[in-house]
Amino acid sequence: MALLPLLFFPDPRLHTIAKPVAAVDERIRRLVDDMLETMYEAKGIGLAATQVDVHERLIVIDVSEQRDQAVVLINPKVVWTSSETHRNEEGCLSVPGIYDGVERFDAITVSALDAAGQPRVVQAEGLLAVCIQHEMDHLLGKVFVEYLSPLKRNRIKTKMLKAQREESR
Ligand code: K1U
Ligand code: ZN
Repeated sequence: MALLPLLFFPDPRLHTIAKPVAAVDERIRRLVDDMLETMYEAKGIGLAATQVDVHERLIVIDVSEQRDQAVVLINPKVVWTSSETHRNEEGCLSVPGIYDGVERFDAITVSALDAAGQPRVVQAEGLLAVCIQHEMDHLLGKVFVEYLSPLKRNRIKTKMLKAQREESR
């Protein structure tokens, strides 16, 4: 297994639209293992392939306290959404240190392939539902700060670029 380098906002590659995974083969299984290791090491609850500069429809999530209930969704598709929505506090490993509220469906049903390439249906609510929606946005090239006002988004962009400049010194 290997730790993968993350892309950080405002890297334009975060806006790439991911393509479907053509086959769940050895390459994809290795990518899943590496993404899980990267997510756990970064103390995240989710990670989309987009964030490690792989533009294929694959996300990994673990919202469990024990960090032992990984969910792997390949070619995920939302097949149902609740009528209720709520504003939830979100963060993003690609936008470190920034947290803000985003409106999301309370519950969703998603169909996808698992790490073994088997079809599965996931009914999600609470943090799992929020996290799946956040990760699926990444696959569409959307970062959560794009839901915020242009003023907030520009302030975040400036802050990130300054931090990246200082880190590369
Ligand atoms: O996609 C990512 O960058 C991972 C992201 C997932 C996420 C967190 C919170 C709401 C929606 C999606 C993170 O894991 S950020 C770090 C984190 O662990 C966290 C931050 C805020 C609330 C809960 C967890
Ligand atoms: Zn994110």
